[in-house]
Amino acid sequence: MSLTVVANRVPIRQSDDGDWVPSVGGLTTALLPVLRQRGGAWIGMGEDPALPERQPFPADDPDFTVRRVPLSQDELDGYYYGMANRVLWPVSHYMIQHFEPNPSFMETYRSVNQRFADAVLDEVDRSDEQIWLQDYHLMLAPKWIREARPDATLGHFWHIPWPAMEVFRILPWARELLRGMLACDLVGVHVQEYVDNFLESARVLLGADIDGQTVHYNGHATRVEAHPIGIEVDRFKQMADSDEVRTKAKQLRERLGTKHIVIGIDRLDYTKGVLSRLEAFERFLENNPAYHGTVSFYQIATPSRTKVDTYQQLKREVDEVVGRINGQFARDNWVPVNYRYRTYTQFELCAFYRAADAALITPLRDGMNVVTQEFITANQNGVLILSELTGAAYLLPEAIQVNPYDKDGLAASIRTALEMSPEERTTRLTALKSTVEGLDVQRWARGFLDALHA
Ligand code: GDG
Repeated sequence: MSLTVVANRVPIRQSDDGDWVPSVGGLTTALLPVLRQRGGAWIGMGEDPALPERQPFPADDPDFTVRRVPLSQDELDGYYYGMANRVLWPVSHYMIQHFEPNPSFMETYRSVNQRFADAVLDEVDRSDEQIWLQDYHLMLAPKWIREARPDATLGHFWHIPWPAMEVFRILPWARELLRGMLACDLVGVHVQEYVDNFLESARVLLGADIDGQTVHYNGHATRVEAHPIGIEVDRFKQMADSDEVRTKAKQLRERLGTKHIVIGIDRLDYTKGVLSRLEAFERFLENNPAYHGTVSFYQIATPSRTKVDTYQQLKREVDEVVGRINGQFARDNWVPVNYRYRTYTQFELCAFYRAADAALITPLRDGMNVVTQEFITANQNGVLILSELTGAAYLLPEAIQVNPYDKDGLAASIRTALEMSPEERTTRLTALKSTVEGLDVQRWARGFLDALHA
């Protein structure tokens, strides 16, 4: 049984020497082995008109087809920068101050989703093939696929929070978007909270019948299930244990020269709580003069969605707060906040994870947050401080859990982490590692596809 994956982005990129190689990322790693084994297609947007619409991969002995849906600049602006980034992303993360309900975004989103559906119908010719759509970029495509192929096997995984019904209904197109999703046989989300929110949205907004975790609507049944995503545990373990990473971690500790290192690693996105985390670190320094000179906070912020105004604004605010903290507290050789606005390799990230005594992972909302799992896997004796407003928090009770809006609480948790006994650190981290091992990303993919088959 072949598989067709439909996602915003295709899973391959051109390396420096011009060869096409798989791109780095959890989804690609999880699904490429399945596609290789079963054959099929991966459909994603085409941003460069020079690239072919259909590209067998690998070129010399193809296992599957990469299919691009070419988008014009206007389509990209409406569907991706507009509807996905300025409408669905902020509302799903409860950040309605960033929500821009422009009807033209929705119009383009409809037509681009239609084009994704057409590409699927073009690639898939047998009804026993599985079609797996990914994320909030593709809420409407399932409906058009279902209309053309009533017996298709359709799954959808939603990677971000499904918000409470009362928040979801703020979207002027909430019902239309939900109807799109309800053309699927299976909708997957990370945790039970999002399952419950989805069911409630279908019940209240569409009057659908709910039977356990199955939605009956318009003569069709959709199961809604929690399938928490994981990381490539073995690869992260091997990277973290490599000589290269050990050496880099040691060099980082020597270079910073402080007794304690606390890290934060995020895409620079307003949902990730970077600004309030920095303010909490500032509060920690205000409250704990004895720690001055002994602790470095290292924040990596990877550039993201740089064309969107709110992201440019956030970057300016973060620059300003970093400058303010260092301006006030730095002395002699000690710089309290080391801030890097750039992209790193996974090896480099592993060195940061390994070198840290504590990680501050404090999103204001996050579907799961897999940086958490990467830290747990790569680190050997550190403490995880984790926002309770993440999917990960449901799975990782041994982390120090904090409300990311509570600056005093967050500041106090930094001190708790730095003063935690070695025994308690070990007990907590051991339990966290055992949970993360069970969440492996390939197991996640198999679990979802088995459930779709059932
Ligand atoms: C969405 C949901 C959900 C970051 N900087 C660099 C880099 N990264 C990698 C991290 C991690 C990934 O990006 C970020 O994963 P998150 O889970 O934190 O967040 P989103 O990108 O928002 O992803 C989220 C996820 O989907 C999966 O379902 O957990 O809730 O929002 O892997 O390591 N990687 C490299 N260089 C960097 O500078 N190589």
